[in-house]
Parts: sequence; structure tokens; C-alpha cells
Amino acid sequence: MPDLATVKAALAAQRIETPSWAYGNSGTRFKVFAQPGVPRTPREKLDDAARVHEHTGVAPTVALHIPWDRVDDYAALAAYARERGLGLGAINSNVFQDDDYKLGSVTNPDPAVRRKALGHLLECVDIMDATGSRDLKLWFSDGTNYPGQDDLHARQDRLAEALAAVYERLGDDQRMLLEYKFFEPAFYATDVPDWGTAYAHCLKLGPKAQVVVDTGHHAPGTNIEFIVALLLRERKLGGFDFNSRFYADDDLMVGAADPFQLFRIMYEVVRGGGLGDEIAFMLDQCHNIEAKIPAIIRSVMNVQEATAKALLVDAKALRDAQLAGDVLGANAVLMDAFNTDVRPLLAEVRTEAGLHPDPMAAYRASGWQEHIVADRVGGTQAGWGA
Ligand code: AOS
Ligand code: ZN
Ligand code: ZN
Repeated sequence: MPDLATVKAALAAQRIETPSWAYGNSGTRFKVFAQPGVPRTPREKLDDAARVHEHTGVAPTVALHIPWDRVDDYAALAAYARERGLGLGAINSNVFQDDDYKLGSVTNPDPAVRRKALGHLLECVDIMDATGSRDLKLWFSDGTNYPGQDDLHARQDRLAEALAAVYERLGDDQRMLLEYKFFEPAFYATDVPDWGTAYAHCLKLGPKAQVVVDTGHHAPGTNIEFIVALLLRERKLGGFDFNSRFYADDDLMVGAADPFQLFRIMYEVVRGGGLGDEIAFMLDQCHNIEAKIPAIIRSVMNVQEATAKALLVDAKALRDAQLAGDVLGANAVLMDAFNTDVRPLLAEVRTEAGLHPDPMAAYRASGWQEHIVADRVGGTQAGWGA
């Protein structure tokens, strides 16, 4: 059996990054539901993120999204975060919201639009310099809706050219994480639709370019843990955007739809030696109908539970069964770990770290929700797409 002290140490050391946009209002393309007490500024988003970290102890960084979190002074924002025990994490670029990007951003047939998109990506690296962020997260909505609409080959050339320019601009301690998504908003051909395309570009670029796996960005039935295992083996897994999906890119709480899949992914992470600083474990979610801060706390806990179960897999028993060709025995080792109730173990890890054993209860008792509802009136609520 795995050594319990080692398991606990790994759980205590785990870090999960929360996204600034999860704290703001969000919705579907049909409706954004406003919630009382939602942050009005990037600083207020950090105030909320500090609560998540205070109660979980494992969420010390916040991903920013530019322009949704645009401020005049990013170094001051980083200092504000530091005063609250936080750091600023990945910078998420946005080349999907302007009218100019209707036919694509870096793959647009118009060179002027491509220049504009590249300018934004380079500006994001300037912001990283000011915030001290390590990772630039690139998600491109670029693609086409109809066969023949544009030249698939040429679009890859344009993408490669832009990525190379961004890569050149990265500092020694900075990385670019390229995200893929199989469809939406483009419905015929997306320019970075799968891990293979992202991997091919990253491989050509060099070691500072890594693939990011958004768990919601695959066709139903895709074996995501296989992709994780392969990318880890190739040292090209840069991070995760965790969320759950039932249908498409639902952005529901990670571990809500399929905790078994999350466990299988975390098992491959543990097996591949990926449970360290090299991989960014980020949430990419929107809480449209549920209270946001508790939903983020719950999501962090769901990742912790899947990680704990993955760490509890008896590696020796599993290997022995695998090598002996014991199909049912090997499967049973994995299922035993998955079926373990790890909540008492995690409560112990939290208590040992000086935290309340139940982060959800601690948040409820803190009075923060009542405080923000009373305090944050007026102004414009920051939100998804705002
Ligand atoms: C979009 O579907 C992606 O998941 C991106 O990670 C996106 O940048 C993120 O949702 C913030 O807009
Ligand atoms: Zn994502
Ligand atoms: Zn997504």
C-alpha cells in the first residue's frame, strides 16, 4: 500500500489555480444571470479568490483574462494579490471577441487582422512581465464554418507564424500553453481542434511551448487520460483547464459530471510524475446558476478528492497484476482506490495544515457571502465577456 505520510504530503503540496472569470457573472448565449455580490473589479475578484484559498489552502493563484481583467497597473494588481496571500497565474489572451475576428484572428486571411491579433498576444506577454506570471494561455476560436471557406493548409501556416513570433518574445522563465478544442464557435473546421495539432505546433516551437488539456474540449467518448499519459510521456503537457461536460463545452464544476474520469486523469498524472509545479492545474469554469465562491471551493475539493484516490492506487499490486496478465485483478486495484472514501483523509490533511476540515462549512460560517451581497451594490458587475 502507498505510504500514507507521502500521500498526505503530496495532497498538502498540491496547487490548483482558479480563474478570475469564474467569480464574475456568466451565462450561456441565451442569458447571463446576474448574482448579488458579484465582483465589480479585478481586485474584488482577487478578494473572492483569497477566500477560496483561505478555506482550501491549495488555491494560491488566480488566472487573469485580458481584456476582462484589464487594469492600468498590473504590477500594482500583483502587489494587491500578494497582500492577500495570492499570486497572479496564467494570462489568458482573448482574440475572439472583436468584430475583426469574425473570420479568425491569427489565421485570418487579412494580414491587418493577423497583425492586430499578434499585437494582443505580445501585449499579454508584457503583462506577464509585470505580473510575474509564468504562463500565457492561448485559446483560438479560429476556424471555418463551411467547406471551401478558407484554405485549411494556409491557416496552419499563418498560425505557425504567429505562434513563432510569440515564442520569440517569451522570457526564459515563461511558457506558452496552447489549448485545443474540437469545435465551437467554428462548426466545420477549427484551426487547433485536437491535441495532435497543438502538439505538432508545440514540438516545432520548442520546450517553452506546451499543450493544455481542457477536459471539456473533446468529443464524447474520447479517452482523455490516454492523451494525458501520452503528453506527459513526451514532456509536452503544460497544464489543465478543468471542468465538467455532459454535452459540449459545458464548463460545469470539475468532477460533477464524471468523477471516475477525473480520477482516471489524475491517476495518469500521478503515474507519469506530473504532480508538481511543471503542470498548471487550472479551473476553467462558469457558475451560471449556482453560487460562485462555494462552487469554486467545491471544484477545488473535487480535484483534491480525485488526486487523493489516484495517490492511493497500490502501484506495486497494480504492476504485479498487469505483468501477470491478471485483467480483473489489475482492474480491481484501480477500482479499490477509486471507491475509497478519501474525505476523512483530506479533512485530516486540512486540520494538520491549520484549516477547518470542511471548507464549504467554513465558508458558510465566515459571513463573506452576506458581506459581499451587502457591500457590492452599484457599479457594473464584472462578468464573463464583459
Ligand atoms: C474556451 O472554450 C476555452 O476553454 C478557453 O480556455 C477560454 O479562454 C476560457 O474559457 C476563458 O475565456
Ligand atoms: Zn479552457
Ligand atoms: Zn472551453
